[in-house]
Amino acid sequence: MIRPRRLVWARVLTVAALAAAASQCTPSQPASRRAAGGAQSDLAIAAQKTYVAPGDLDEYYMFSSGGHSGQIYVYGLPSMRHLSTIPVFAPYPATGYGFDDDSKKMLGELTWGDAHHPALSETKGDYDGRWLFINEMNGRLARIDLRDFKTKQILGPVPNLHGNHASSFVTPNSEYAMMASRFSRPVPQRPVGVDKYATEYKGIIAGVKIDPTSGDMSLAWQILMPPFDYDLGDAGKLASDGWMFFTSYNTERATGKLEVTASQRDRDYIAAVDWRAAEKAIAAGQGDVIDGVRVLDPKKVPGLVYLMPCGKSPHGVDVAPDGNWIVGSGKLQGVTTVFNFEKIQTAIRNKDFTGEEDGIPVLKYESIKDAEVPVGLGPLHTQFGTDGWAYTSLFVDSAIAKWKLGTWEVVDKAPMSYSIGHLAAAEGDTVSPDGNYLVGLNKLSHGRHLSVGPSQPESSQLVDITEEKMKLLYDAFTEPEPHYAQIIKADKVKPIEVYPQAENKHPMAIWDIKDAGVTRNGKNVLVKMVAVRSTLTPTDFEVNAGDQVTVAITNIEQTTDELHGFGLLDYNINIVIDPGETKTVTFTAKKSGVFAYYCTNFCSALHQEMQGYMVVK
Ligand code: RUQ
Ligand code: CUA
Repeated sequence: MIRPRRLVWARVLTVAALAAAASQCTPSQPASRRAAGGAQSDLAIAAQKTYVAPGDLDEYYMFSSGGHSGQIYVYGLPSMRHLSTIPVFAPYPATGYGFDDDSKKMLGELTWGDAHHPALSETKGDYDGRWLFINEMNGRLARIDLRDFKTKQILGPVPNLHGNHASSFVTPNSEYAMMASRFSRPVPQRPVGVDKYATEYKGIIAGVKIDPTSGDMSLAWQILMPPFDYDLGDAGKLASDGWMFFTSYNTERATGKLEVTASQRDRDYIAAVDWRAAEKAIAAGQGDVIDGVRVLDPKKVPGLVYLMPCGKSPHGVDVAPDGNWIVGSGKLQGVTTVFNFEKIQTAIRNKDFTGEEDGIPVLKYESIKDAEVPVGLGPLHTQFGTDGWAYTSLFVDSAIAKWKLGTWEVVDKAPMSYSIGHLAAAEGDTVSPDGNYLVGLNKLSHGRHLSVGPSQPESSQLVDITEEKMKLLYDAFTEPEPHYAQIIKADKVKPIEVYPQAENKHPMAIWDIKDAGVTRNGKNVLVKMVAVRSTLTPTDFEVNAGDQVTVAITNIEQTTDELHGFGLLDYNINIVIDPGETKTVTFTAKKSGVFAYYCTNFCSALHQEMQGYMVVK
C-alpha cells in the first residue's frame, strides 16, 4: 500500500533534525552541508522533499532507458532510488534473462541493443499502466508487461528500416507504436555506393500495430521517405489525434562529414503523417511489398505525408497536452518553434505549399508557425506541466527553460550539471501532466559523484516544479546511457507478486515432486524439475555425452519473494524461476564428468543445501 507522503510527519521531523545536525557541521563534511543561513534551509527543504522514510514508498515510477546497455532502469520518485532493472535487449544474469530457452530465442543473434525511448501504453492519451514499449537502434521494438515487469516480445529487426531511433512513441489509445530510420539506405537492401545516396537511398517510417487485448505487436505498414535522418517523434493527441510527427536532419541529403555537410540548410523538416490515411491505403490494397512488408509511396498516396519546415536540424518534437501545439526544437539555434495544428490543417486544405521533396508537399513555414520561443541555446526536448507550462532542455546552455504555452513567455531557467539531453516530467507527455517533478537526464556529469575513474558516473537531477521557480532537489546516479524516461503515478501500476498456479499453462509445468524425473527419447533427454524450499528435485540426473538435454523447472512456491535459481557450473547456464513460473533451458551435454547445479537466489536458511549433480557419461 502506498502511503501519501505529505502525511508522513515523522519523516519531516526526522529531516528537520538532520538539518539541525547539518548546521553544526565539521569541515570534513561536504561544502554544501557547511553552507550557512538561507542555503541551509533550502537544503533542508530539498531533503524533506526527496526523503522517503524506511518502510515508506515513492509516489512515482520512472522508467528510464538504459541506452546501449539495452536495459530499462526503474527508479522511484522522489527518492530517485534505483528499484529494479528490466532486461530487454541484452542478457542479464541477475534474473537469468537471455539464458533460458524463451528469452534466448527472443534476443536472437543480438546480445546488445541501443535503447532510446520508452513509451507507456495509453488510454485516451493518459498512461494506463499496462505495457511499456521501447525501441532499439537495430530495428527492434520491445514490449514489457507491467503486470510482472518482464519483457514479453521483441519485434524485429524489421526489414527496410535502418537505425530505429525515432521510436517507440505510442498513439493516444495505443493503436500504434512508431518506428523510423535514422540511417537511410537502399530499399530494398542491396549494395549501392554512397555516391548515389541522394537518389538511391531511402528513409522509412513504420507503424507497428498493438493488439488492444494482448499488447502483441505486428508490423502494419511502412512509408518510403526521402533520405533524411529521422530523429525523434511524437503522436498527435486530442486536436491532432490521428497524426504522427517525426523530426529529421540532413535534408541536405549529404554524406561524409555530416557535422558540416548536414548543417547547411536553415531549415529541415518535421514530417507529419496521417496514420489513419496509411491504414486506409493498406486496407485498399495499396503499396508494394518490399522484403515482405507493405510499403506505401507518398507520391502514390496523396494526403499521407506533409513536410513542415523547422529550423535548424530539429531534434525533439513534442505535442502539447491539448494536441494543438507541436513544439519542434532546432538543436542548432536559440529558439524552439511552436506549430499550430489548426493552421497546418488549413494550409493543407489551401494547398499552401512552397515545394515538394520526392512528391511530398512542403508546407509554408509562415502559415503554420505560431511562435519561435527564445528558450536559449541548443533546445532538444520539451515536456509539459500543469497550467500550460512547458519545459525545454537546452544542451548548449546546459539548462532547462520554463515557458508558457500561448504567451510564449520564458519565465525561468534552471542550470543542469551537466549538459542535459532528455528531460522527463511527471506524466509530462500525456493529455494531463501532473507537474510536481521534472528529471533532467544529463549527458555528462563532471564530478557530481565520487570519481570512479575515466568512465564517470552518469547523473540525473530531480527538479521541483510545484512553484514559480524551478528548484533542484537531488542528484542521482543514473545507469548509463541515459536517454528518455517516463514518469507514471505509482498507483496506476499494479504488479503481481507471484504467478498464480491456475495461470501457468506451460506444457512442461509440474506441481508435485512425484512428477519430477528424467525421460529419454533417443538422444533427447527431458529433465522435469521442481524447485521448492529447499530442494531441486531430482537431486541428481545422468545423461550421456552428446545428448540434447532440456531441463524444465517449475518453481511451485506461491509465496512472495520466493525465487529459486538454477546455476549449472561449467555449462554457462543460469536461470531464475519466479514463484509459480516454469522455465526451460536446452543444451548439448558436450563435456563429460560431474557438474553441480544449485539455487542461485537466497531462499531460506537451507538455501545453501539446495543443490544437485548432473553426471555426463
Ligand atoms: S535522443 S538527447 Cu536518442 Cu532521444 Cu534526444
Ligand atoms: Cu532456492 Cu536458494
